Amino acid sequence: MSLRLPLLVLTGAGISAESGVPTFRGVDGLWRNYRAEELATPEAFAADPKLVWEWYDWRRREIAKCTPNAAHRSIVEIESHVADEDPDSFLLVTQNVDGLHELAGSERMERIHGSIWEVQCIKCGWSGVDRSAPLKRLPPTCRSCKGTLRPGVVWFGESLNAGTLRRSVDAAEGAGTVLVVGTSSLVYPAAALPETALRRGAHVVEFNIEDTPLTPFVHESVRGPAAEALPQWWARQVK
Ligand code: BV8
Ligand code: ZN
Repeated sequence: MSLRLPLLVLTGAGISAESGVPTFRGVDGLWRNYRAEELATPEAFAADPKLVWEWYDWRRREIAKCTPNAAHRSIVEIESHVADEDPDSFLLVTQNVDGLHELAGSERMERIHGSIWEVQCIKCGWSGVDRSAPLKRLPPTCRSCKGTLRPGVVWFGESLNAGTLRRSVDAAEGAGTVLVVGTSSLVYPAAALPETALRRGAHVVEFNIEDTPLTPFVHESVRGPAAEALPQWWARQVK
């Protein structure tokens, strides 16, 4: 295999598009004419927790119907192929909160924007997984203290989990190769990861259906839907 290790894979909403999950900024990304940036914020939740939960409940119901596609499965295959050589030379960092990578079997991964299936109590701090779709009541309340629950995701203006970010930045700084799959490369600090890797001399391959701000800087730009482009690219690596 010609791939320079360690390998870092960064994914965004585009990798789940062919599974039917609405992307953030694509034409299907709107909900009741709200943009994600207007609803995925602590301010929006404080102002109207029910509205924000109606949006998340809609997304959870949409995502619950979706299954991983060939691109998710390709990343699982790449992980086992690379990890066979050296278990510490693979990391998947996903911006997605849909849980499709875990469903496909990915293990060595960081979910830097959290999970739509996790909930946290804003009063007592309890957190856990709730896969009910639809949710029984909006907003959902904490079983132990009756406080309001929030989605277990990172909102705009919120800091990412320090450990998750540290491990992701370490992987970017040490990467030999980075695969950037289905992201508009607009949201920071996630979008800074390929930039960091490029500065350190990593070989960066972007998989997207259109150009992004990262495109001019990558070594390989593979145009096409990820569920076709990624398995085809990987087949060429292991030939
Ligand atoms: C933070 C979870 C410190 C919630 C999300 C100005 C400059 C720089 C930064 C900022 C700035 N102003 C504000 C900021 C900071 C802000 C930011 O980056 N804003 C952007 C919009 C400018 N970042 C933050 O706030 C972050 N925190 O910085 O903390 C801090 C602390 C206090 C105060 C200030 C700063 C937190 C960011 C996390 C936000 N949460 N999601 C939820 O999901 O509900 S981000 C959200 O966008 C999703 O996670 C999503 O993954 C992410 C990125 O979007 P993409 O995944 O790329 O999806 P998108 O729809 O955009 O694009 C899809 C791509 O796929 C497209 O390129 C498309 O062409 C392609 N595609 C489509 N179909 C296919 C395909 N590709 C292949 N195949 C296909 N079939
Ligand atoms: Zn509670």
